[in-house]
Amino acid sequence: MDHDTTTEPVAQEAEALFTNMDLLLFSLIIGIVIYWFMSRKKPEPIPEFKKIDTPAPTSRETSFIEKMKKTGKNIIVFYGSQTGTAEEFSNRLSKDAQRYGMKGMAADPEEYDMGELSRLSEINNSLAIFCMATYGEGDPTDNAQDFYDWLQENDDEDLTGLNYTVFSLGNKTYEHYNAMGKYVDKRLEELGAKRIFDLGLGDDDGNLEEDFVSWREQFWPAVCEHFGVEALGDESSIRQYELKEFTDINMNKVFTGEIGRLKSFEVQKPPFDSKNPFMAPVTVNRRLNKAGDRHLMHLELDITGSKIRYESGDHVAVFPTNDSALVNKLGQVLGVDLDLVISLNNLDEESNKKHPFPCPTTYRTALTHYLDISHPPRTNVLYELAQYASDPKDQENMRKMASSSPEGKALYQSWVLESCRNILAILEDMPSLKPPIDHLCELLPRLQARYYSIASSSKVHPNSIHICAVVVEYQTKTGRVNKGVATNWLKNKLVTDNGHKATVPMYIRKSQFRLPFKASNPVIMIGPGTGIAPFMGFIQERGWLKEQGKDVGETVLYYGCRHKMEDYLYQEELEEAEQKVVITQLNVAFSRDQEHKVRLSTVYVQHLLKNNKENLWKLIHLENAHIYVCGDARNMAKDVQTALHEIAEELGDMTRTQATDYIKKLMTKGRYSQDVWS
Ligand SMILES: Cc1cc2nc3c(=O)[nH]c(=O)nc-3n(C[C@H](O)[C@H](O)[C@H](O)COP(=O)(O)OP(=O)(O)OC[C@H]3O[C@@H](n4cnc5c(N)ncnc54)[C@H](O)[C@@H]3O)c2cc1C
Ligand SMILES: NC(=O)c1ccc[n+]([C@@H]2O[C@H](COP(=O)([O-])OP(=O)(O)OC[C@H]3O[C@@H](n4cnc5c(N)ncnc54)[C@H](OP(=O)(O)O)[C@@H]3O)[C@@H](O)[C@H]2O)c1
Ligand SMILES: Cc1cc2nc3c(=O)[nH]c(=O)nc-3n(C[C@H](O)[C@H](O)[C@H](O)COP(=O)(O)O)c2cc1C
Ligand SMILES: *[C@@H]1O[C@H](CO)[C@@H](O)[C@H](O)[C@H]1NC(C)=O
Ligand SMILES: *[C@@H]1O[C@H](CO)[C@@H](O)[C@H](O)[C@H]1NC(C)=O
Ligand SMILES: *[C@@H]1O[C@H](CO)[C@@H](O)[C@H](O)[C@H]1NC(C)=O
Ligand SMILES: CC(=O)N[C@H]1CO[C@H](CO)[C@@H](O)[C@@H]1O
Repeated sequence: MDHDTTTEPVAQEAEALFTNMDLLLFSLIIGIVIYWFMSRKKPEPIPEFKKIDTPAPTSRETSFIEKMKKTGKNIIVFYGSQTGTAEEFSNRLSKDAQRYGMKGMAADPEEYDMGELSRLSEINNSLAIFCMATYGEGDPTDNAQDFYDWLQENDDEDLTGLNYTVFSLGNKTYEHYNAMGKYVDKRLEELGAKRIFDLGLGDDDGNLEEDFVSWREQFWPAVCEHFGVEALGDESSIRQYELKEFTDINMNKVFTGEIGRLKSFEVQKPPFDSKNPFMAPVTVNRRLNKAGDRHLMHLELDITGSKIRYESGDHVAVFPTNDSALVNKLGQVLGVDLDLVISLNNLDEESNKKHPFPCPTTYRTALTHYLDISHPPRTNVLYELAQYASDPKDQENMRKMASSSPEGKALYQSWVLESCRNILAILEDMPSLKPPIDHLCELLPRLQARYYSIASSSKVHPNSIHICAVVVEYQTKTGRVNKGVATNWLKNKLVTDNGHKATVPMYIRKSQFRLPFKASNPVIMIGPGTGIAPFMGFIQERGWLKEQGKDVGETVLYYGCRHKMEDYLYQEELEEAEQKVVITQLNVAFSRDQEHKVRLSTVYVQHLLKNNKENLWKLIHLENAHIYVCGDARNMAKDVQTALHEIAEELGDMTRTQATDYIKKLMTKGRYSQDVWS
């Protein structure tokens, strides 16, 4: 039973571990190493696209000690980052160091030999700062995985003489809140290092930026005291990049949206990863819901010839493109020629990160492909932009929103966050604010890939990846209509666009959301709304196993939607699977079909769970069932967990604590897995 979660032994096939270079491009997820599965029976022709140039040979130094000595740095800021926040904080901390007459560098632990930490004391007044984000079930980010393993494995490492501090990034809504930061903080001390400032805990569910800024405000004075130095007192913003404009440049050398390296017109080459996404043709794009004003969609991406392999439960990452209307409006508001070719070059020539995004490129490409222009900007962006507001009132408000005063925080909360103002809305609503576009481009975060739970089984569909998603579109308090970047872009990916196949840049991220190793184990799948996605893959796979003559255990689905006649996703497929006894129990909760909005006891999946508690408890307690929950993290996943606690309490005759422990144990044994997002 303890081996039940073991995935099939495919690891040998993994050819290359993906390495993270300067720009982290992913979004989110359960921190899992990405493997590239290279083996396929027959090499098939690869779709014609652009070939990837071999990257310019960069002589990367893996010794951070040598690099720090050579460049006179005394502070190193390591980041464990998946979607760029921890990386951004690291850059800001290393930039801060200048204000105190010190020199800092941000560093990706994956690029350096972390075994050198014990040698940092060779550098006078040296300090290691760690900005670590947590994922999944308290896991490190991909780029911190090796460092994490190293910390765990080296009990004899002596880090005496190493001075350090940790700022941790997490989200309270997750079970293992800030687990990675807490671990690094504790472990370094165990190994003899000296904590010179308390662990900072950032909560993305509250205001992460604020947590970071308050921590930093107390951190620097402590460092100054520690090293006996004083602030140079210059609070003005320091640019990290300088602008270079090109008037006469070979356009073949200009990035036009490529993610990692510049492409020329040839064939795409595997392995495909976040630096080299595969351009997958869209073969199906259909609306799933029969009625209603939302658009729920089913997409199929063709991966024929890509050598991409996936397992049920994995995620597909797609790189979206920003709305061209939004980009054009930004150009208008800022009064610039978006087609100017530019490069933003790091003023710190020693930095591994030469540009904030692939350069040279045009402003149009940067705003369309590389920068996040749709989410509300962080307070540090407002702070830096404030200097460009000619109306003192605007300037004051922007500084206020970036400050830690209660009114400032409240203003940011209501004017930016609750009003869902993106950068365009801010520029429109503060007409005196006219920042130079290059500074804006330096400050905006990178546009992130979006993840989707794969809604197919590779056993049934080895050459195609299915996505089930809901198009995000909502009206803000200011009356604007905000559109989700990726979902609106996907919605418009027509199967044939002027005779061409529309393509989607994508790659696969492995997950730990896996069917039990033994097919005979029962599975209980709970996934309302788009949470059905991975279960379509699971159901296909169980059906396939059954066809192979395997002894397949009970397959129970709890699904929920608003109206039976509107958004019962995959109704035909699910009912067919039920007829074929691939699904042994199909339980569906319709939340809005009751008259007069009378909420009956069966509106949500958790109510159905409670109704079937005897059967569930038997499957879980006596038959080693595996439980899977997918979909909304904010409410649903928690409510489902509470319902399961209550069932364990009642039918297992347990106290609240015992029930909690029981469910926790299921999780650590891999018998209770969640694939949730918000
Ligand atoms: C591991 C994982 C698996 C996922 N699997 C799936 C899946 O299978 N199917 C699926 O559909 N999605 C899935 N998602 C979510 C998906 O990655 C995207 O976040 C989602 O599609 C929205 O992307 P977007 O670019 O269209 O929206 P964005 O441009 O990123 O906008 C979304 C943001 O808009 C804001 N917002 C949205 N609605 C409102 C509202 N009503 N009021 C105010 N603000 C609002 C929120 O801040 C939200 O974060 C998954 C996410 C993760 C992390
Ligand atoms: N932040 C949030 O509060 C929140 C909530 C739901 C979904 N989401 C996100 O919004 C997106 C759209 O979701 P979707 O279209 O997949 O789902 P959806 O269609 O909005 O919801 C699917 C079903 O789940 C029900 N539901 C709502 N709250 C629930 C809860 N606490 N426990 C169990 N079931 C609940 C819904 O009921 P009713 O809608 O009739 O109540 C509906 O019947 C997803 O990205 C999801 O993660 C966010
Ligand atoms: C899919 C997902 C899983 C997460 N898991 C956890 C978790 O287990 N514990 C936690 O404290 N935070 C968790 N977080 C929150 C992130 O750690 C937090 O948002 C952080 O700021 C991300 O930093 P990054 O942008 O540098 O990757 C999770 C976030 C996502 C999107
Ligand atoms: C470090 O400090 C010591 C004592 O103050 C000094 O002798 C030494 O030269 C310094 N080393 C460097 C590399 O600056
Ligand atoms: C670390 O801090 C201690 C004081 O707490 C100081 O004596 C020591 O020199 C510092 N080490 C380095 C390498 O700066
Ligand atoms: C985490 O933080 C974000 C804020 O960035 C919030 O929107 C989200 O609901 C939180 N919870 C999860 C589970 O991501
Ligand atoms: C969703 C959307 O409008 N995407 C557009 C983003 O910009 C590119 C290039 O300008 C367009 O090709 C996309 O259609």
